[in-house]
Amino acid sequence: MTDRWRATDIATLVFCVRGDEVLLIEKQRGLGAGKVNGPGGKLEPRESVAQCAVREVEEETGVCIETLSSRGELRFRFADGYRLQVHVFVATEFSGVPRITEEAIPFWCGRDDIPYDRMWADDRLWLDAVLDGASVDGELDFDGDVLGKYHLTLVPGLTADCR
Ligand code: 6OG
Repeated sequence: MTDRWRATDIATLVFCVRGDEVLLIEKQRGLGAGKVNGPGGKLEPRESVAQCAVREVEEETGVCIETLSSRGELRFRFADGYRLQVHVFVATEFSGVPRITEEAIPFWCGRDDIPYDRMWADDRLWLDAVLDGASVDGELDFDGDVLGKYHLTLVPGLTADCR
């Protein structure tokens, strides 16, 4: 299924977890500017998705990731034809204190206080399960901000360490 799915861009999305808190950002620019999300962004030439994840978290929050757990993939298809493949990661080992950057305003958020009404509409479908240890695989249609058809699979406890 993924083989036949041609992405316009490949990106990463990373959730740093500390106890029962998760590091979120108010995104200042790029796709989803104004929304709350995990840090992440598009792959640069010649970098792996894990390298992209580490670089984007550092650029957007100042936090330095030590270990990443790969938690699956989301394939977004937008009504204008744009297709974005997003690799999802969770990190529990990292250093540094989050700081405001040109790209993002980071903040620690309690697991019970995740502001889903300020996030992309898909996040409420999978983020809690991923923070509980699951992996996600999905294809989702968006028209602008509006979520249309989607197919999501959540696999409890399926994780892969990649750094
Ligand atoms: P930059 O423009 O910052 O990369 N992203 C999405 N995240 C979620 N949860 N849902 C979506 O639904 C998303 N569309 C994009 C992936 C874009 C960043 O935004 C995320 C990347 O971290 C449509 O380079």
